[in-house]
Amino acid sequence: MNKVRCIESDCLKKRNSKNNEKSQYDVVHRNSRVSVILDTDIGGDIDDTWALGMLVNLSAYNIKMVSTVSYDAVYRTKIVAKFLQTINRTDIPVGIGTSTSDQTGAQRDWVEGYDLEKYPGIVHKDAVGAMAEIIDSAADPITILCIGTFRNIAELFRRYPGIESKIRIVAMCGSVYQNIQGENTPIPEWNIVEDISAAQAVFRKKPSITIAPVDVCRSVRLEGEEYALVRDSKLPIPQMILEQYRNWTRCHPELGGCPQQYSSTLWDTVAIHLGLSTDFLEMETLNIRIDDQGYMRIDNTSGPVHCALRWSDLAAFKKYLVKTLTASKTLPVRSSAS
Ligand SMILES: [Ca+2]
Repeated sequence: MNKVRCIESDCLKKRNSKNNEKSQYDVVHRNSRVSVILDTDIGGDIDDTWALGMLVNLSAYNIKMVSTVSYDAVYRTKIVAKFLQTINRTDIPVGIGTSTSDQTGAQRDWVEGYDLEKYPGIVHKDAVGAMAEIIDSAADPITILCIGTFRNIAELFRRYPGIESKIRIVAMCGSVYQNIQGENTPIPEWNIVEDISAAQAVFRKKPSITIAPVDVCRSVRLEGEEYALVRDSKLPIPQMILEQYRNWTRCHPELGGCPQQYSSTLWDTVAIHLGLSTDFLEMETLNIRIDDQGYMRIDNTSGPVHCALRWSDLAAFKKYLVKTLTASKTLPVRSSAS
């Protein structure tokens, strides 16, 4: 198992001594950055867009690639590329992952006419192959932040046997004890149930894996003054997020978004945080397998999974999230990236 340590930042220095699990895998190499690949189904639920904005503002991450997965992966990659181009971060390669249909989503208008061929950075047409090259050439284990289905990672394991020992996965997925309402009735969560066989294949390989399940992610919504700091920011990342949040809410009024007053549930931001630290969270290591209906089952023959199961300080996480999203170190927005 990769030894995981913690990167310090103003918000992360406060440690929670009650968290006995923390010392076993709490992140990363002090004084070095965490090399990551973000694997995302951006363009569906809006939380991936918030997660991407969070990721690029965390200087502790060395972003090797942002890859996309499921439905129309080219549509998803266009969103990533335009987002990165708008904030002058075309040093980050993008990768077109596995498509499962030609279905796009609520952010299609935002990338209407965007030409992926003109992205100034690298566009990998085979994201899984690019993942393998990045992993093989890296001196340290690569962290894959998985905030979509496990299809790309399952394909990575299938095409490159043994590669699972060289990576660490941090994923938003699953429901261990609680459902979205906080009741003690686990559910088959979206990122798993959308591709159950892929999730099963990944968990069966017993990689180093840390998860942010529904149990904790369901509580991450910004409202009140904290939400207003993001909504009213003039910086390019919050502005892009809000523009797309408004589009998403217009397309999906049934999902309860309210751009004037509060965010939707920001599931994937917890995985972005967990890639660096387990601060604010209570962790447990459980042996988990995925059953044929997409439920997580505790099974001692399965591999260990580091699970964030409860918040130790949700308010502090939200404060940290807002501070990260509204950090001003990114360059001014370009007039047009398309
Ligand atoms: Ca997602």
